[in-house]
Amino acid sequence: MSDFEILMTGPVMALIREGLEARFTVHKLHEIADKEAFFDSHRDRIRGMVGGSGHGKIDGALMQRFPNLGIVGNFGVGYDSVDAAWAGQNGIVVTNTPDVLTDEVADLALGLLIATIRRLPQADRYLRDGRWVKEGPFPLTASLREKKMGILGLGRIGSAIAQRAAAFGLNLSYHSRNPKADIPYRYYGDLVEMARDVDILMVIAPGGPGTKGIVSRAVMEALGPAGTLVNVARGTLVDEPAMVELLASGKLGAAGLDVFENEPHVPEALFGMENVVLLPHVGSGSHYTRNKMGQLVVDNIISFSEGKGPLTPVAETPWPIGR
Ligand code: NAP
Ligand code: 8YV
Repeated sequence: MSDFEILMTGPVMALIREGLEARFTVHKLHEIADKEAFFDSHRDRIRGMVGGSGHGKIDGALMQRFPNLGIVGNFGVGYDSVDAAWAGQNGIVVTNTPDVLTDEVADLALGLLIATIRRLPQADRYLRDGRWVKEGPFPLTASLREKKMGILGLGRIGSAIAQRAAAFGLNLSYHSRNPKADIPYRYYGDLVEMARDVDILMVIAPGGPGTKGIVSRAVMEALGPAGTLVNVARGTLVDEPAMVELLASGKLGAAGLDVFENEPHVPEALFGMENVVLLPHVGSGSHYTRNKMGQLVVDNIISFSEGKGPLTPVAETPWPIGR
């Protein structure tokens, strides 16, 4: 057994737990009653930490309890729950799980888009409630035909969504901080302007302070009563109270949402709305893809512990990192 001890900040899938326990002593913070006593007794022993969104913040206050901490393995490509800037400034590398989930999340985004536009869950409920028999055919819906979609964040997943959407015949544009070279889609430096010009806004940029509330009331008003918002990024990107109000009043047409500001809590006002489709953050949630993500978390920690460096360090903690 390696003398490299790991702290998990929340429950993880069995593949990660077993993969790490086979090599390291693993501690589960969520099962430790006296955390302060643990922090003191394990101060010098913890060398790696594993967490992810939904497991609470891994902030400077937690990381600094362990002066020999070298790596934080984040389960997920989005690492907004880890203070990666602090980690980088303090010689700790943060890893995430890019690429292995890109296609799964892009598939889900297109599924959610079609479900929202063609009202698939509503049609399913209509049939199950016996309304087809009693009331006749389900009402006609909006269509993807001849529609324009703007993508907020044309990164790995945004590009995979664009590929799929292009195959569906959508007219595409995008917004990010920097225009990309050799991209056939129109670039907008101004998100409100893009929202005004499109029928659908697909949100797939990272969470965190840099994007908080970027899908503002003004953006959603620009999208308008015939517009559809799809968010598969993080709930924090959208001004959620404004979104709820605009959906209720019809000033925003419809929304397909996989993510929310305060998960797993979802604004109750959305539950009764017929113009929304709600998913419980399932973008990457297949056995196949979660296994790939879990294995990448384990492989990062193992590679680091063997002195070979991390496999997928995040931008704020480029490897090699100095302490
Ligand atoms: P990525 O490759 O890093 O792409 C992120 C894109 O966002 C880049 O094009 C970037 O371009 C843009 N961006 C970053 N900050 C921005 C800002 N302040 N304003 C406008 N654009 C900005 O990341 P990815 O792998 O595609 O993943 C994207 C995000 O999806 C993750 O961070 C995660 O939060 C979310 N996600 C959700 C699920 C789910 O289950 N629903 C699953 C996986 C990922 P510029 O640098 O040019 O601005
Ligand atoms: C994960 C995600 O399900 O990768 C991400 O950023 O949001 C999802 O793939 C999540 O991080 C696991 O908690």
